[in-house]
Amino acid sequence: MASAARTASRFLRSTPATSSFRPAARSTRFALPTQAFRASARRGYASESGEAKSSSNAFLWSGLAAAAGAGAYFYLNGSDASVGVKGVPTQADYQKVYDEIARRLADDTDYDDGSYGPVLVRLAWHASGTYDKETGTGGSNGATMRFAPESDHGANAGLKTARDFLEPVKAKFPWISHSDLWTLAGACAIQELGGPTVPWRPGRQDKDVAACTPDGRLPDGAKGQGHVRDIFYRMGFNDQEIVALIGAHALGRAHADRSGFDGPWDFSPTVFTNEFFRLLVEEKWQQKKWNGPVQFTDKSTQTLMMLPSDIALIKDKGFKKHVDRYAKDSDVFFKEFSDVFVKLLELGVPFTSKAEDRFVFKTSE
Ligand code: ZEM
Repeated sequence: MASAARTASRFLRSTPATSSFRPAARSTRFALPTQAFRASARRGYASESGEAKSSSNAFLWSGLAAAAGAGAYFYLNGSDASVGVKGVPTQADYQKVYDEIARRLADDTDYDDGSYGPVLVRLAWHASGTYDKETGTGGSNGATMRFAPESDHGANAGLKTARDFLEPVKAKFPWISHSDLWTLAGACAIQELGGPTVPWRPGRQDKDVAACTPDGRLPDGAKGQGHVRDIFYRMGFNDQEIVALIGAHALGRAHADRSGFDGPWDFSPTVFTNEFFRLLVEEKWQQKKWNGPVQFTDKSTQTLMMLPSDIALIKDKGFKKHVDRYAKDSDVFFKEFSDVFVKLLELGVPFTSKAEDRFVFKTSE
């Protein structure tokens, strides 16, 4: 199925934008062929696919009970013969977690444009993007978004969906920390949606509510280049890295009931491509006339959107040169996105493993 996504993304990359790509309505499954293919390619898993769907409280509670039980087992025994060597999970164990997330993504297409992948990417990013290089606080280590006040920060609206999506995975693999799980899920979603491989390593430990970061560390889409630089320089990124990271807006959409903004950035929001950049430079963007926050829409179809912070990437010369590079060359974007996304997911994590020991997960077929 990932190859289907790749085929789709190749197709998109080699096809000039025309109005035939025009999405009809918000509920349109933009990448329907891909999703349909995926569903049929995953028939082997059908017997388990009811599991999450019937995610009644009963399922949730049994999952939680299983998690608690397994947790107690680990605690009492110190190790579990079913995991890794001497209780230390191996790459093969993490690949099982990856496969479970990929399976749930393929099975549960009844959400948004047909995939939970984009919101998983956003969860991994918001868990990591709180990092402050001066104080060493924030970052993915800790998974403090499980708790209020961080879960209630305006920027995190809607991410409960992603956290809940992953809870059955946590219940099945109770030995993984939430913070490793959320970042692994971000890497998995990028790969499964046709993006580059995202080498990943474990080592994050969950912290308690006291480690919640203050509100205001994540970027505000209503603001321009000065703000974007302040926020990302605080994490330790440069201009090229900032632009590459924001290319993740090829995925997903804004939701009026979450951020106030509304709409997708491109016509294939469940396929990772360089379309965000191509559309930024090739389309004419005008202010949307509506009763909502200032956002931009494409002149030709008026169905897509850009945030003021996205438009800042073409207004600012230092950013624009990278937008142009990525619009022209998808391979360069894929490579540079992978490098910087790996860096993002690792901010502030006290690894004991070396960078060269990162795992490269096998994408689903
Ligand atoms: Zn986003 N992002 N983001 N982003 N983002 C949204 C959605 C998504 C900004 C932002 O304000 C918003 C990065 C950078 C920045 C994703 C990934 C990454 C939304 C819409 C907003 C408002 C939320 C909603 O309503 O549901 C700003 C201002 C950014 C920097 C200046 C980076 C970096 C990302 C990953 C590497 C993704 C995948 C989505 C789509 C989520 C979804 O639910 O579909």
